[in-house]
Amino acid sequence: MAGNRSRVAVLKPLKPVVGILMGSDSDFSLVGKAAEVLGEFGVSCEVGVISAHRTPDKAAVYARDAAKRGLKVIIAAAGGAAHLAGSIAANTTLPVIGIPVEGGALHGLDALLATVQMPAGIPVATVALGSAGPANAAILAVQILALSNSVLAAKLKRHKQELKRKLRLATRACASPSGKGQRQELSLDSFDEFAVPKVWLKYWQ
Ligand code: AIR
Repeated sequence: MAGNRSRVAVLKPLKPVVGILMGSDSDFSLVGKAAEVLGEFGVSCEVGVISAHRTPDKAAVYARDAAKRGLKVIIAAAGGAAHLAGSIAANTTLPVIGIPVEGGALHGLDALLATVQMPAGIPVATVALGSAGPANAAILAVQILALSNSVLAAKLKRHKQELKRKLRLATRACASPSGKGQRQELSLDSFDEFAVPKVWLKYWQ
């Protein structure tokens, strides 16, 4: 009995290393993807709603305490007059990634400019509008963490290989049975796998 007990692993909840904030719960349908992607890399995160305008004090306290609580990267998403990422960055030395949320009268252009146009000295790494934004915010966070984590670095390598593999499959699907030339043109990335046309040989050698 005692022997068995000594082999039982104690599962502690993982401490979050990435904080994902959004200006409103209405942002969640878009921004939730960031948590999903972090999960795929096995990175623990916490998710919360904090508004730079509606709960400014909470934003400041969160940013000031973040490093002490063990967070390494903060992702902040907002739409419209999107000042959340900037206000968080103003109160922490942790890297802050901003997600502009599309929507509203200006379709997200306002959020993009408000997030990206930070004054010198207080950077916010701003990702794209649309569904690429949350996914890229998560991957960028993993890339930052991977600088001191070889397991994550290896996962990122595999992620890139997977992107290549998917492109190769898509390229093959695009090629018509008789259209060898067409397949080669579409597949710059996989030139090592197909017969390389002469014009490319000149270019690559
Ligand atoms: N927002 C909330 N506080 C400050 C800002 N910029 C943003 C939210 C959301 C948009 O305003 O991030 O994208 C609309 O929020 P709501 O709550 O009215 O749906």
